[in-house]
Amino acid sequence: MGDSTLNFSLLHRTCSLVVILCIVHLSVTLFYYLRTLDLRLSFVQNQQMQVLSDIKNSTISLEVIIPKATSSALKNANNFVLNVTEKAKVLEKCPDPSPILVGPLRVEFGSSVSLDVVRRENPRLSSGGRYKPDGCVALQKVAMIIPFRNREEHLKYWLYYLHPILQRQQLDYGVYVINQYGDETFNRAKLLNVGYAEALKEYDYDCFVFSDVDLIPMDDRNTYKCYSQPRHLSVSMDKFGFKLPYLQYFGGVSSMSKEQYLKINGFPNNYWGWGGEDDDIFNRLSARGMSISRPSAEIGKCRMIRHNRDAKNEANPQRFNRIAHTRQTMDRDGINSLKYEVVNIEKDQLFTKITVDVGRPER
Ligand code: UDH
Ligand code: MN
Repeated sequence: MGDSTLNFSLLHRTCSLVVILCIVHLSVTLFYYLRTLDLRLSFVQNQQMQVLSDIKNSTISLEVIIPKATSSALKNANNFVLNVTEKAKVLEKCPDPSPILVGPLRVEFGSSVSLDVVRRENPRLSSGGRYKPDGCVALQKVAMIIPFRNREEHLKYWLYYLHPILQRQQLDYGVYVINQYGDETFNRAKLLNVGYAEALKEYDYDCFVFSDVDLIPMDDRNTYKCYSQPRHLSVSMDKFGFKLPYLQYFGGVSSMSKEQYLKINGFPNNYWGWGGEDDDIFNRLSARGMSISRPSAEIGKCRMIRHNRDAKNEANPQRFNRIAHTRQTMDRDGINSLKYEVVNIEKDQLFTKITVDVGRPER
C-alpha cells in the first residue's frame, strides 16, 4: 500500500515535470517563431492575410496540445499572439504613386454603356459609389462632385471610365451627382458648393474633386486627389486641341483640399447660366495667394463628350461684370451664404444622386 502510494506520487511528479517541460519548450518555440514572424511582418506588407491565418493556426494547435487552464505560460503566449494579430491588422499607407496604374487609356464614346454592366464590372463598390482599397490605407479621402441635370448618357460614360481608374488610384472615394431640380437656369458653381456640404455630412472627406459629367481622363496617372496647391486636372482637352485655352483656365475638372476650399469661402452662388464661374474661382484662389498646380500636358489629356448647349444654360451676360468684382464679393458670397433644399437622395451602387433645389436668379 505504502509502496504503491510512493510509486504513484513519483509517477505523478515525473508526469507533471514532463508536462511543465513540454509547456516551457512550446512557449519558447512559440516565442521565437512569433519574433521572426514579427520581423517578417514589417517586410512583407502584402501578405498580411496569410500571416493572420498562420497565427490563427498556431493558436489552435497549441490549445489542442495543452489545456488552457493548466498553463499561465500559454495565457501569456496567447496575449502575445493577440498583440501580433492586432499589429497585422494595422494596414500600411498605400504607396504614392499607386503601383497598379497603367498609363495612357483608350477613351471613346462610340457604343452606349449599360449601368448594369458597369455595376457588374465594379463589384467592390458599395452603396453610394463608395470604395476604399483593402490592402492598404488610402492616402486621401476624396469626394467626387459632379454638377448635373439631364445628362444621363454622359453620366454612364463617366461611371464606366472613372470607377476603374479611381480604384487603380487606390483612393478612398465616393461619387456625388448633384442634380439641379426643376427647370430654372443652371447654376454649376452653386451645385458644386452643395456637393461639398452634402458629402461632408456623410464622411470625413479631406479632398474634393469637381468634375463636369462629360470629361474623361485619358491617362490614369492623372490622379484625382488633392495637392499642396489647388489642382487643375483637365489641362489638355481634345476640344481645345489638347492645350489650355488660356493660362488662367480652371474649368472642367479641378481639385481642392478642404482647407484650400475654405480659404476662398468656396465658390460663388450667383453665376446663373454658362460661363465665368471657373474664372471667379481662379480669382478667389489668386486673391488668397494660392497658385494652380497641374499635371503635364501628356498626363493631363482628356476627352469631352461632344454635345450641344443645354436648354436653360445659355451664356451668362453678367459674367464679365461679376468676374471683375470677385475680390469685393467673395467674402460674403460663397459657402458661408449657401442656401438650398434637398429634394431627394438616391443611393446607387455607382453613385449618390442628390436632387437639390438651388432656387433661381434674382430678377
Ligand atoms: N451640366 C448639366 N446639365 C446642364 C448643363 C450643364 O449636367 O443642363 C453640367 C455638366 O456636368 C456639364 C457641366 O455642367 O459637363 C458644364 O456644362 P457644359 O458641358 O455645357 O459646358 P461646356 O463648356 O460647353 O462644355 C458649353 C457649350 C457647348 C456648346 C457647343 C457647341 N458646339
Ligand atoms: Mn461640356
